[in-house]
Amino acid sequence: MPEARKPLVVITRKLPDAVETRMCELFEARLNVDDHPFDRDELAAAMAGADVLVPTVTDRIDAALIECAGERLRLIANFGVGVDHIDVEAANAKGITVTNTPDVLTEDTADMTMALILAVMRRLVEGADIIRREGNRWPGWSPTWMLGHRLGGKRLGIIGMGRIGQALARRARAFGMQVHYHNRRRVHPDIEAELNATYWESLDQMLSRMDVISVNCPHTPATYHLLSARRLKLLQPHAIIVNTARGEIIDEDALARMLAEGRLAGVGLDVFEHEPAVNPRLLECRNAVLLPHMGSATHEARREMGEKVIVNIRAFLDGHTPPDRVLPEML
Ligand code: 8YV
Repeated sequence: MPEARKPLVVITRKLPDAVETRMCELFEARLNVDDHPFDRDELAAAMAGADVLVPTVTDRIDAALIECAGERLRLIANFGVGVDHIDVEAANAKGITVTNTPDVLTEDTADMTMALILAVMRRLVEGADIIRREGNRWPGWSPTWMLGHRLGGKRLGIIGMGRIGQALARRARAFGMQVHYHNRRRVHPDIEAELNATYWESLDQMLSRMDVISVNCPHTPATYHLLSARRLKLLQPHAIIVNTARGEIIDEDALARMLAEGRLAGVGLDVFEHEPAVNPRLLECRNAVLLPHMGSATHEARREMGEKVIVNIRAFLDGHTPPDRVLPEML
């Protein structure tokens, strides 16, 4: 009997070697060996011919593109937890299932968020830059030079108390910070108790009382510019903001303006509103620590994300509901 045709799985970016090797064993895997970001035509061509598409955050899969999907395309198995770059409703309407990779990047993203809080409050990048620039010409220690702020006792307001928000809260507690949060729904009392977290129904009120704000909610139509120019003005001038979620959640122009005018003490951003473009005004701000979307960039997370993608594809092809299916009502 002839062997059944293996499903064609198109992977839009270079994935860790072990993941690609396994995908090649299991599927007719079409890899992106030079890791170039797909343009719209390449994406449309991939969607026209594939059984399964494995995109990443750099692929914008909107309703118009989903219209171009071929008859064979039944699954979009996203490599990443955020699916704001995919029109899930349009995909589902065309009979295409969408999956993502939750859990495996939670701890690493929370680590990076904590690192950004430390970097901004203790001026890590500024200090490291001085040594790199001045080298042995650095004049040495001084009691009033390069002072930052203590984390202990500061109020941290987490916007979005999901997996990553909770993992951040655990870390912040270990640093002696007070944990506050705003979320669509109040979390279970046991979790609140474990994290000693204070719930704010009103985001406006929480913003006006915090020392540090961390954005940890998904980007959806409801959270676009959640931190609008009006809301940013509610922050105290000594406050800092960190964002490891999505740039679109903050009005980046308003943020850059407030930083430049000294109405905000600092920001730590791992994501940008018009990624990969970085707002030039942010580049001019001494008190902005800017990272190139590195939140989940560990060997471990990227391997486990790949594992999740494979498990989702296998379950789906075997006729089961994939474990990480995303439905529009979840967003
Ligand atoms: C990923 C992320 O690296 O998973 C996400 O949503 O933001 C990142 O940590 C990226 O999205 C991979 O597609």
